[in-house]
Amino acid sequence: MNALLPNLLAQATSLPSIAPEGGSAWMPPQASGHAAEVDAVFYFIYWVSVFFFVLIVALMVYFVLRYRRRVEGELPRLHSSHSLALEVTWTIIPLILVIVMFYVGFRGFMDLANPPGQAMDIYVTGQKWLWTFKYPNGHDDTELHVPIDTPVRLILASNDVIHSFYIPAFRIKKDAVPGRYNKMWFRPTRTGEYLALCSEFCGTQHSDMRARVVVHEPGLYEKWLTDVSDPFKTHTPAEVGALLVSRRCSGCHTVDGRAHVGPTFRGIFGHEVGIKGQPSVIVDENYIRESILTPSAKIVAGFENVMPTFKGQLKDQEITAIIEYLKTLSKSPEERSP
Ligand code: HEC
Ligand SMILES: [Cu+2]
Repeated sequence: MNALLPNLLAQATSLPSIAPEGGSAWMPPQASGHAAEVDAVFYFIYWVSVFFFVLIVALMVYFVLRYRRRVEGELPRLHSSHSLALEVTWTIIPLILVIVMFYVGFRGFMDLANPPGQAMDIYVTGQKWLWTFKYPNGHDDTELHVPIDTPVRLILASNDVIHSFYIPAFRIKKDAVPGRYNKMWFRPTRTGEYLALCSEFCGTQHSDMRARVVVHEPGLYEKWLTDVSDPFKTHTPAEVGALLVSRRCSGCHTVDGRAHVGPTFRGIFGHEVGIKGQPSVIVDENYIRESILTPSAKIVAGFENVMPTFKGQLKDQEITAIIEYLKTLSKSPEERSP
């Protein structure tokens, strides 16, 4: 019965339930380095409160019955005015209890407030009604993915109103405030899927402002990040090729028709090119591939053999993308794909 409601919720939303396996009715499982201590402080204060609540209410009821007026017009009897032993006891014991609460609470607060020096930074931006995560390689995503046992520092910002980023399973929460950065950190200790929430009422869809949090086994986080930040998923090969050429080749090659350290890429595809000491060739896919992987095999007439090999630096898919891009440079403007 306990698990029924969270399960139904999880199915309905396809997000992990708030109390997945391993948690209690109150608390999701402990999935970060902070969780055990936060829970210990919470339960300490909770049980002290329960104890005093029961004690005080029970004594109150007892005194109400014991000292009630039994006959009409009865006058109160005289009591002793005070008891030193009793007063010292009920001062010292609560004093010790609140000092302990302060100590454990402050220690936990200092731990939460001070990320370790070697943490991975992920930028978190709140906006109505979505969380966006920016990863160290520049990739943006709507899910928070982290490797297990690695300290992660979240740098929180907001694009509009105040939000609050909350991961119950990690026992961490902090406001995302427009115009400033707030920081929080955690070290995930359990793989699996968890839920991040907004815990600051921020408008009508506030309760939809949730994000999936995934803690990966060692090594799988890096795999996830490379897969998901793969530009081929969001761009055509020619677009990726244009990006690669501007990053890796534009130091020596232009695309505007002017020769530089190397020949220009404008209009070479499908055209004849003179080779030093060899018959001339028509520039096709295989020739470009060979020029990238083994540049010294055929030296373009009039140029030096200075191009470095890109063997091991460009993947096959990337070489294909560059070829696709070079093809577009040979077409007339009308023929070029938009
Ligand atoms: C350090 C300078 C340099 C860099 C960087 C460089 N190249 Fe070259 N490239 C040359 C030179 C010089 C030549 C002409 C001599 C030769 O063929 O090796 C050339 C020739 C070529 C040719 C043959 C061109 C023709 O007109 O037949 C291709 C294709 C080519 N490069 C592709 C690339 C690509 C793709 C990149 C980037 C991934 C790149 N190059 C990076 C210097 C460079
Ligand atoms: Cu919000």
